[in-house]
Amino acid sequence: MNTRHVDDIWEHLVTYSVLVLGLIVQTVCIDCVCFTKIADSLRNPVQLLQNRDGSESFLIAQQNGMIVEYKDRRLLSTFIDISGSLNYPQEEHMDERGLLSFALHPNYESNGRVFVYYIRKIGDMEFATISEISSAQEEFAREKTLFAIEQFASKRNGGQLMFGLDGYLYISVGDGGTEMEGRNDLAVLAQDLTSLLGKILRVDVDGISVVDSHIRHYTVPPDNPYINDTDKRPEIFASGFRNAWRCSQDRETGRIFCGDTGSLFEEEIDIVKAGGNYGWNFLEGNKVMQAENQTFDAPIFTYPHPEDDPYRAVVGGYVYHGEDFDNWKGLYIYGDVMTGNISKLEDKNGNYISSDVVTCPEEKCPCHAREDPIDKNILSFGEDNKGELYVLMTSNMHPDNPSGVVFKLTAPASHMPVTCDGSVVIGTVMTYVIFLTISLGYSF
Ligand SMILES: [Ca+2]
Repeated sequence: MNTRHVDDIWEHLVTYSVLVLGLIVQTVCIDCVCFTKIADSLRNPVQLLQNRDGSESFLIAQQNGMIVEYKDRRLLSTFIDISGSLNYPQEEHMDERGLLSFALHPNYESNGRVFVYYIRKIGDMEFATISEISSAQEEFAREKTLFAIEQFASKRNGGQLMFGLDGYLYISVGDGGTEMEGRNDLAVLAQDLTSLLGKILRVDVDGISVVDSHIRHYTVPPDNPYINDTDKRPEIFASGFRNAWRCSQDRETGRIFCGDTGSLFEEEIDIVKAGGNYGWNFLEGNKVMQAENQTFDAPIFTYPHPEDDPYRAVVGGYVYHGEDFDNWKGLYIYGDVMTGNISKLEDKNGNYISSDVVTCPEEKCPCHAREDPIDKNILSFGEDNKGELYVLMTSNMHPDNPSGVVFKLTAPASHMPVTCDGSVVIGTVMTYVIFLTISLGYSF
């Protein structure tokens, strides 16, 4: 073998190594997210659903009771207005009452049935109210209430409405009280199977039943876990939640994920099963709050509150099954209200590992996806009909402040640099020039 041949092999080896390294660096760098604005000027957007009427418009619920319809980044109309029926004192910052969730019936396209979850004041009492209405505004007068669950404070009022893949309506209900305001006695109701507080309920809204001479606008599914226990509420699907603010169902595996907000110590994410008891208020995450000779269903993941910055609140998201992000398939995307961080949770043989989703540098983002979400609070996530994800944020959590925004989580561009309006991002181009120079230099 002559020296020239060895040099050739060496040069090619270096060239390919540099190219492979470049590809690896590029792949690692594009594990980030860009933000495309879908809607703005919203007042605490708490939930997003995509319409299934063929229009593909977005329905966005705001805490003030208005559900608005957006398409192509433009406000089309008011979908539903229940602002006159719900209760929150407008002068308070971060009040957790108001309109909190809505759901479209699985056959919404043909029957127009809509369900809402809101806090209503009747006399001197307040109730988490779960009602069926019609999407026609004038039909709200014909509200059919499924539940009115007494609340004790303006915190931990829940809650989420969600139709499962089984066609039943799932309802997450907060524990309704607050130990921070001296009502620790009420928090124990999450463990009380005669109370609907601190639970996830599951009902069939396609039938009616009569209990104690009152018509109920639902029936209890025959496989609910406590249906044969006369001393427990048969609507209960799972118990022991503090405030499972956001839950979702993995559209492929059927697993139900909930983020349950902690008090002072830990945030947790649960996979919720029929008959499960998730521990509150004996446990907060994995931390034992009160000794109890009982085993509880452990969260799949917890994260602590930092000692010097104790305010955290998990926001449950979705298991990703869209097409935009190749590297997110099957990962659970979630966030935190207070930090505004988005994270992804990966199941590694039953061990759940979380990592932060970083914001892409601007030059890696498509031109329409260069919004800056920094310094915003996450209120909720949304999933469209194709499985792509959205984040609902605000920079001011007062329920009447119009600083709410919805962003589509958008993958970085596969080609780089991205050129917008004829301008080229100089830094990125220089990186490529240097990269090519080195590669070609080794080749020739
Ligand atoms: Ca728990």
